[in-house]
Amino acid sequence: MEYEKAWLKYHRLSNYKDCTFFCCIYVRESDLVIETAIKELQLAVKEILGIDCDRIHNPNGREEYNMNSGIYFVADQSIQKEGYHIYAKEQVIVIQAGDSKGFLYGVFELIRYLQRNQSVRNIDYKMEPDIPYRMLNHWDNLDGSIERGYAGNSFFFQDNEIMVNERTRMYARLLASVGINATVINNVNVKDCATDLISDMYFDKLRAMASIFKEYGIQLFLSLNFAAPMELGGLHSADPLNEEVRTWWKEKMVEVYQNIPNLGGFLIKADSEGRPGPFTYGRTHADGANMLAEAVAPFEGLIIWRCFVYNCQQDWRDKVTDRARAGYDNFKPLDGKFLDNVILQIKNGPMDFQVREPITPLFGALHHTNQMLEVQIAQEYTGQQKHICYLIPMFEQILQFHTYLQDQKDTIREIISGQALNQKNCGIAAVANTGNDSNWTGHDLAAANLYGFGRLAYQKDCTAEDIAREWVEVTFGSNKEMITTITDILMRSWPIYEQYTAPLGIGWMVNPNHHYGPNVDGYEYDRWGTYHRADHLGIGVDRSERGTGYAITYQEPLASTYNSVETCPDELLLFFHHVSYTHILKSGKSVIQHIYDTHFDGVENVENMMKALDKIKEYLPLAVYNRMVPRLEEQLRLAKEWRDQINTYFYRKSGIIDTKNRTIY
Ligand code: GCW
Repeated sequence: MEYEKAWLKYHRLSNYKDCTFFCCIYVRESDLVIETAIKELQLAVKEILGIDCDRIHNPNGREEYNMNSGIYFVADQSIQKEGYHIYAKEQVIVIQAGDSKGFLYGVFELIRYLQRNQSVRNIDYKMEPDIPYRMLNHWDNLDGSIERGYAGNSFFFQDNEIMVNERTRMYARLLASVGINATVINNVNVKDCATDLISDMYFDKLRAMASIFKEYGIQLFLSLNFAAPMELGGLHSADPLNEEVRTWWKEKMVEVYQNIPNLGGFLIKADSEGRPGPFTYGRTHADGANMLAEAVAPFEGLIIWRCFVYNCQQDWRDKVTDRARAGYDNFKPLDGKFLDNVILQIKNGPMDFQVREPITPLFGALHHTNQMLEVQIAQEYTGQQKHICYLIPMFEQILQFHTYLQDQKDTIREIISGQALNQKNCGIAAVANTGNDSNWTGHDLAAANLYGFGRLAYQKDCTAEDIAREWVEVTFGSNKEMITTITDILMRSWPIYEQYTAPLGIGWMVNPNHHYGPNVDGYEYDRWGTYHRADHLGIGVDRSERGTGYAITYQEPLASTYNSVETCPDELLLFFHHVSYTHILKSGKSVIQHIYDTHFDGVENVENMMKALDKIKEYLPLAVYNRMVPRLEEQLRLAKEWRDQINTYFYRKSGIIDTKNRTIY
């Protein structure tokens, strides 16, 4: 399959003012990653400025510039790991970094200046990333399919073989350019051949892949099958307290790390949606995770253990069991019981990547456990990369959210960066939206989510809007109208998607299994714990203390805020409360009128978005625009379908007419 270079496709600048800086690179120390940084800078300077940027050995190092123009790499231990300080001084640009990855990230920052035709003459920019692990989780299967993949098939696997080729390198370049430093290449649902990834069938290829990643400062991780001792080792049990099982894992990890020395560790989905886990043996998730953690500890490996554990065999008649509570109920009692090389990976919401969910209360509940946030840039519930839905504003809100875990340093960002609880094994992971489509992400605008995820994770001080604009510029160039239009579309896209889909935080209402398109009762009488409980009088799930009690699992004042209909924010009202259709929202509208209005508005907004894009199409590459058109048409078609099904459903249930008398069926 052909592939493009996404935001790393460089465009030649004919009028760049500060070319003289880019004549050469002075380097003293070197290693694998620094060599990558040099090569990347040389490539960009050649392609953007047409200059051969020589590499010159600089024996003097720090502060010893001989004032020849050029870019100086200077090691500086006062700068934190993976950080850099770039500044200009007369004819010189200095990149100071605390380690070799810092140089690589500094170089990509400098390249962005070139890509955006910005002067570097007065550059003085320091960045030290706060979140230690910035990771992608691919749900790629070994047969080449991708679970929830919307951009073609896997570029890692095909017919149960691993592919290591030039695309692997391009992938690593894209990740490194936005500061992503770890990746899990296989699906968390580890079945069939994927169980064998930790056997000699696959070691050579994995080693080759890990060493390409290493050049770009990226650690390879794998998803693991908890039942591997049985399925691979032929044991009769996978009980984490069984000595034979423990020994099997220890020996297995010796073998794995001998063969793939750079491996970062493992991601595990256990006791979740049919996957095996410690519950089978009456053991806890701490027992399971710690067994694996002990086995990888000699190699400084990490065990990333997912908290997506809930009862997926619920009876819809049962109004006591609440899936939203499951993460909290399962993991809060285990706080402090995990070894230090275990990280709990927690989805942002208590349910599953809906367009709007509250932040899971688990983040505010753990005081002695390493934590990692899991978000999803694969647009499973947000338009499947046919609809435009720029998710970085959502992630920005999540990261800024105050959990009230403690008086200070209580935001999600402070927790997962390790600052809140003084931890070092923490991070953020995104379920990846890539595939082997030539543009990597299916919808060209979905690349903004991949780019944006990395940038937001690396750079604590930039906003979703800055990132959107930056992505547009580095991808599509410098036309002002085009930049403003696309940035604006991206920024409005998540609220618009929310308008025409499930209202007021209730979520779901999608077709079962594939999760695309409206189906109000699609999950209403199912076993997945995802109900809206609508009848002729009202809608919503009572999660207050009178209902499932979920609302009061939060720290105060969140618990009180969510617990009461009066104080619960509109956007989450139906998640927390069952209210009548005539209930008046804080906006002053009734619930039913809000539903009608937002659904009509949502479709109109999609139409306006299409018109706006049409106006600037001449500034986009033809291939890009041609790929976009059928997707835009599909977005509009489906937005109308959502509007009409949702409005009709609630009109029929409630019998309440639209005050504006628009067409409802
Ligand atoms: O809700 C589900 C998705 C599954 C996914 C699961 C998970 C990988 O629909 O496809 O499985 O979430 O996060 O484990």
